[in-house]
Amino acid sequence: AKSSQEKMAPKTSIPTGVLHEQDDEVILNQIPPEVVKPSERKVELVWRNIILFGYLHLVAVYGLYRMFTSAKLYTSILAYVLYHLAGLGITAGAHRLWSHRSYKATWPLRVILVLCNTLAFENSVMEWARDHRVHHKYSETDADPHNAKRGFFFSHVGWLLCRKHPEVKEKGKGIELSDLEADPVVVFQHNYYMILMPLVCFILPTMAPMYLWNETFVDAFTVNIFRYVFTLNATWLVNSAAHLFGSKPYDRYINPSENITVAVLALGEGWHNYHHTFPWDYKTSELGGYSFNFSSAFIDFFAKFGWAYDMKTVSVDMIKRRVQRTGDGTHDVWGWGDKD
Ligand code: ST9
Ligand code: ZN
Ligand code: ZN
Repeated sequence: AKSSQEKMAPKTSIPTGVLHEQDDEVILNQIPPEVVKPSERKVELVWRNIILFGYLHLVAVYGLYRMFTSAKLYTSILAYVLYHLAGLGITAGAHRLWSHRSYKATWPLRVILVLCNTLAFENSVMEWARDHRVHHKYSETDADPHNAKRGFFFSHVGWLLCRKHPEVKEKGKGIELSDLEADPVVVFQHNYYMILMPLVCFILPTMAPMYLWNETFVDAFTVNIFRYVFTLNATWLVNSAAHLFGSKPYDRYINPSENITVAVLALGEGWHNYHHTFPWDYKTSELGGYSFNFSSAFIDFFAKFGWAYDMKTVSVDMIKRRVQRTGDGTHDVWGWGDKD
């Protein structure tokens, strides 16, 4: 027969709540030895991704070399154009439209954006937006997929090389996605991603230079891989560098920062202190289209003929009040000398 102590002791859950002093020892003894402290959690590496990303980066370096030695000029120009298109598919598409709903887009613009997004191969919009919504809601906690508190490497690429922290999946369950599930363009991309992505991101950009201007396979392939890896790193810098380095004119209590280098590389997405403070602004920065913010210029362009509409912004008054309340005092550089 089991002793009464054994019968009482729950094996799987730790009792919580207010305890009477004399209960402490009993309760502590009930904690099963197999409970693992969070600090002892083992990171589970995903070797498939480590090998794939290692390979892609090696090919990219070789592609860069070929750009300056054997590749045709048109191939490099195409890569430059595709970097911008893929970038817009992330910034204006996955990020500002679908993750944050900071503006609305007619279906032709959504089709353009989803094509550009597929060219960037950063997972389907559905998956990207789910991770990104968790990133904002639980920023820099274990539930943040690329928690910058775990360092530059983890937030840059390390998070794609290991299994997600259980908290990401747990907290992620509560994230609202019904708006994305109701968008046929997003659903179509998600359902056919494993066909669309190889075609749009790798096969067509490699074949086009070979057929259109007789590029060699090796030059076409490696330069396109360089283009892809460059866009990836520009994106990842928002999670790493822009969460670590830069000023905090809007909110000094958070880590996301204003980082001009990242803003240039990421087509206007480096103004990350502003973005985490006012995530609904379609510009993801205080400054509009032509101040290192190509993505805003793109949205403004489509707004001219009604394909982009209902753009959300933040009033100057609201920004000013926030700057005065929580800013780090660096905002002056941009103009309001008077801080009254
Ligand atoms: C890439 C993405 O590079 C980059 C995103 C960057 C974001 C940047 C944001 C910054 C702001 C914007 C700036 C833009 C600038 C752009 C500039 C352009 C010039 N919620 O994921 P799995 C659950 S991708 C809720 O496999 P593992 C769920 O049940 C590169 N639940 O987790 C899920 O099942 P299902 C190419 C969640 O097994 C299940 O868990 N792609 C959530 O831990 C399994 O999910 C790759 O290389 C959540 N958030 O694996 C692929 N997450 O999906 C890389 C998960 O069926 N990824 N669940 O519902 C992987 O291989 C894996 O995800 C893994 C983790 C190994 C990393
Ligand atoms: Zn965001
Ligand atoms: Zn962020």
